[in-house]
Amino acid sequence: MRAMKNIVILISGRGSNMQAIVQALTKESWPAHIAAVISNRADAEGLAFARQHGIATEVVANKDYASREQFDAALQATIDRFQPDLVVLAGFMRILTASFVEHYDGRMLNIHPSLLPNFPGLNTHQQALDAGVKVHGATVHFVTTTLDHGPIVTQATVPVLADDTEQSLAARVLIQEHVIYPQAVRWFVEGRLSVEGGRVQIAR
Ligand code: NHR
Ligand code: GAR
Repeated sequence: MRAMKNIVILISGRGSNMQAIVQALTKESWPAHIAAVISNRADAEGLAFARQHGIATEVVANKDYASREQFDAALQATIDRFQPDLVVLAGFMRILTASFVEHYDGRMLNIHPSLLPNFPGLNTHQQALDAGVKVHGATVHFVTTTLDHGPIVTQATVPVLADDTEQSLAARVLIQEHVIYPQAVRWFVEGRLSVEGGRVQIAR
């Protein structure tokens, strides 16, 4: 087994979670290498940060493909050129087909901006406001074929305040995302994560 683990990060936009992971890896000298940052949108702002940091970037634009199956096949071929040990979804906004997800079984993580199993899918902060919950947060989970239902690695909570808007709540959650996602990726890189009976164990 290689000591250095190869990580491929998938983004669709701003890429602040990707940046948090790159910065933590660099600062803490993890035994890992960001092999590539891949976006499904050519205009994703996060691509500029990756390029500035000398990270290989690729664009596989979903709009260029006639079906989800064809897009996922092209995306998988591009990812696999970088021989990833881990695929990290960081604000990646396309639902992935079962065959794609199964190919990366046990080696693909996502961060979802809610306390799963509450509020899967899109518009999670508005869902939380509409439900009137008093705590909200973010979840890092292994990706499985059921959307936003994979084994949970870690979660962080934030309070919901009386005057919150979707934007203010999202910003409070994002600060916590930038703490827990690098932590979870580090645990994976260190070989400390295992899934038993649908639950994640974190070895000490
Ligand atoms: N794919 C599988 N199979 N399982 C998961 O758990 C996944 C996944 C793909 C993405 C991220 C997820 C999130 O954290 C994620 C988890 C996009 C959508 C969505 O509805 C839903 C959930 C997530 C990401 N996307 C629309 C679609 O039709 C497109 C929306 C857009 O382009 O803005 O794919 O929330
Ligand atoms: C983050 O809040 C992430 O949790 C969320 O989008 C934002 C991406 O920000 N992900 C999803 O909603 C996935 N459907 P970033 O691009 O700055 O990391």
